[in-house]
Amino acid sequence: MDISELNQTIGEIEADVAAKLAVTTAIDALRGYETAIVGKKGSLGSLIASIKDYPPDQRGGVGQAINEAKQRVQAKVAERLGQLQAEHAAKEASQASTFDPTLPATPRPMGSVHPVTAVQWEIERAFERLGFTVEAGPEMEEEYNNFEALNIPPTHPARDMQDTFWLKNGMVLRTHTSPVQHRSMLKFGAPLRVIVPGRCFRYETIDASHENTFHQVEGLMIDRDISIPNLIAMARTLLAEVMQREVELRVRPGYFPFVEPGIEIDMNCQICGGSGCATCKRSGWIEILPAGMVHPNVLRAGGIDPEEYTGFAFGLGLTRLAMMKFGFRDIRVLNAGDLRALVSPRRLGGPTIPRRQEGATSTASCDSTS
Ligand code: FA5
Repeated sequence: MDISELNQTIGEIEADVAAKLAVTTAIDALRGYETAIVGKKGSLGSLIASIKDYPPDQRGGVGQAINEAKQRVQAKVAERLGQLQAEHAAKEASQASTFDPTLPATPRPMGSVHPVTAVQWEIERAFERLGFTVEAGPEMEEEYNNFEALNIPPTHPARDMQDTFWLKNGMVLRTHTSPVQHRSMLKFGAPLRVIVPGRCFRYETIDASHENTFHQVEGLMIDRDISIPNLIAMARTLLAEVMQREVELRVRPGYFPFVEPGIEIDMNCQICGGSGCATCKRSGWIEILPAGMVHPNVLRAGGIDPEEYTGFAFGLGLTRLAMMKFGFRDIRVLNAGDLRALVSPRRLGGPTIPRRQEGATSTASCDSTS
């Protein structure tokens, strides 16, 4: 075969290869085909054996032509092989995937809420239905609002009952949510219906039912002809609604300088059922809702005429109520950041927990100082 015949043969082999690659879809067949072309006994490979038949001055050029053809064929096979492998992998991936874009969207798993927050929302909803406004006040409070405005002058021994954290700027971490009584009276006047959920702080010896940081819900209703029976009826309804059953209540006299008369409403301990445990200090009762008729001095300090209006106020122990509702024996669990304490929405008996929106009309802030 002279040089021109050789070049023609190489051209035919390459054309044949191109046609064959275009129709081959099986990876194994492709590998076998490559061997059949460039292998020692293949159509192109066997040409190498013929190099010795050419005159010595032509052998170099013949060898180079065959080798270059061999490299072109190998490159084309490799390119086609890559294509087939990619198609194969894509097909396998699509078969393995369970994703079906035509299915309806699945609901996203909901987050959890803290038990105290869960009970707070329930209380807010219940009171909003009764026409109460949800108020907020500052945690860093003026001494006057925390004490004096509530009929607790500087030398009053009742201050010892609520020992607190004093700040260098002369303010206090509020010991209760009651200062917002005063703020609300100044803000809205009478008649008035507000509740104030919030965090309180006390310099406290910690035990199963006492924390240095805990939550209360203040309640204040001022109108004409408000009396203690209104207060007790409201307390009974509220606690039954939160606990989702009738609870046994005990009413006894209580002393708070900002109410007259003052009462303590206790709930039978839901941890031990009233038989006595560490949570209720073996008494069978949990102090949950101290309350009373707003003292005339407090009404006056808030700019309300005690001759015209009366009102009741209460300071619900929100953290303790959450303990009772969800069966926490020890209050410390609720401040410990233990994720196991969180409440799944399902445990609350509903798929969603509506949260009041920031700036909603029912939520106003009373945190201006007075
Ligand atoms: C008060 O704080 C009054 N401001 C409540 C009040 C408001 C009375 C309006 C009358 C009218 P007391 O100190 O008892 O009261 O606290 C109220 C509730 O908060 C308690 O019944 C208890 O449930 C809860 N509480 C008090 N101290 C702690 C504490 N250290 N840890 C957890 N809960 C507490």
